[in-house]
Amino acid sequence: MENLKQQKNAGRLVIVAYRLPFKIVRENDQAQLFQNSGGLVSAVLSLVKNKNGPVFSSDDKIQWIGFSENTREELEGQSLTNEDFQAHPVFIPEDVNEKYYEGFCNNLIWPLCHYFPSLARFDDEYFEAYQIANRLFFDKIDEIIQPGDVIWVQDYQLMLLPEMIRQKYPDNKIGFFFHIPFPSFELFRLLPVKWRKAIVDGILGADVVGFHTNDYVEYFLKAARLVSGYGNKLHYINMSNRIVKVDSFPISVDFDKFNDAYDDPMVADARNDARHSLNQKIIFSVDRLDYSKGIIHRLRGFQRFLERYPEWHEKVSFVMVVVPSRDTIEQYQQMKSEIDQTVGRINADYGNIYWQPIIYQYRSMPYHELVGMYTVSDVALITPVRDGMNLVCKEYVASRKDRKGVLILSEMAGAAAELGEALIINPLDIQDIADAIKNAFEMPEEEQTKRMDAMRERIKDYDVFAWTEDFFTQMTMLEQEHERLRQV
Ligand code: ADQ
Repeated sequence: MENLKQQKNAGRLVIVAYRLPFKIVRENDQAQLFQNSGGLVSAVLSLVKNKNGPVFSSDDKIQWIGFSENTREELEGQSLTNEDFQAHPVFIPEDVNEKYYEGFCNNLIWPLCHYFPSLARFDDEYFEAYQIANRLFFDKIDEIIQPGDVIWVQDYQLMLLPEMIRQKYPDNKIGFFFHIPFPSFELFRLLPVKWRKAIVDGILGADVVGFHTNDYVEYFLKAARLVSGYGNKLHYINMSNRIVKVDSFPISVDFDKFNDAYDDPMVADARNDARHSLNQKIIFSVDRLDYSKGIIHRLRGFQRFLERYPEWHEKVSFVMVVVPSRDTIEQYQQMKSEIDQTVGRINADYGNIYWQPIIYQYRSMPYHELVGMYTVSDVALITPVRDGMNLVCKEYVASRKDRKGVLILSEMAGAAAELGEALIINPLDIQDIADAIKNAFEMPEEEQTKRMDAMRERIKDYDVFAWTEDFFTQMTMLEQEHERLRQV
């Protein structure tokens, strides 16, 4: 491993993701990049600035290709660089982006992969736009690529891209990571044959293909076999002139950052404020507005808890935070009003002038408030009906330096495969949710700590930096495997 780490790469690290992780702000005709603090940015950065020696070593900045909301004219002639990154904006015409991003990605692939086939919209123009947009990302790569560059493509918006790169640049190393669930074949086969094949072949242009869980890996391998006839030996697909490795890499969080935040004065203030103003058992949930997150069933589960266990009335507050997302789409607007109505009804039915069972916020939360809520909550209630991984539950566990609190987690989240010490529930079974809340409130502190310790240990061992390192180590090892096969 040490040898791998010390090798100097001939080329640069090129990340391709739908969105650039930078806000571009213009001052005095000069564009400046402001980095988002998102997990992927720090994870990627850790590859070149790892305290134990970089996994990826190059004299150049990390190149990041992604869609920019700025226009070409606004960014013309700007260098778009900061200390660590060089940004390369991709410009997608509005009408194409609508059919590509809103259409193919969010109206078809997202619902299909989250097991909502009835919400999936099939439209030939969506697929055309998807091909055009992937080609625009390729054109940008074509402009900047150098021999030896290692390219890491992210997610379901760019599934055709690895093959496009492979065809013109067969010698560059390419990785692909899929952040949402890869569905079982019965779902995947709902796509028209031509689209299925383009997707499977597109992804298989990569050297290493990563998913969050072993189940998603199995489903993809089956799709590769049934759609394109590629057999596999364990995690390897032999493509006649090269090998593709398909494996699971469960994404994680920056454990130390969340753990250390416990003692941050701003976090401690937020925690104390919440404790004093609520002064009773606290249940917390936070997610983007999305039908995959199971928000309505969660509310019904809480309602069932109040109905079946009246001894808890006036002794519990459920703080539910929902982040606005995709709220220009009608489905999402409808879901928002259903949530508003359900919250209103439960508060009206069970609350009184001294007690409001649900405190509902529709907004984004600053980091210190978020961790303040994580660290004050007796229970984190995380009930997606389907989720690639779910980072909120890992953040909750990592934040609990006090080793207390109970995680209630849906078995449909990728994270459930790793966090078996949580109270695992079926998110559609509202009685299961109600009982889990009761069991969580009654759980002795000793048991809470035992469960927390086990989960914390696992997340600490495989944090977001281990995740990127694992992915890149597999890429390097695959190259050695190629070498071995060439010599046989
Ligand atoms: P998401 O669907 O966005 O990600 P998730 O993994 O839970 O879901 O990440 C959400 C992130 O947003 C967390 O870091 C959380 O702290 C933050 N967040 C949520 N609500 C917030 C609020 N109100 N204010 C501020 N921050 C908030 C997709 C997939 C997931 C997969 C990730 C990563 O759908 O399954 O885990 O990518 O691969």
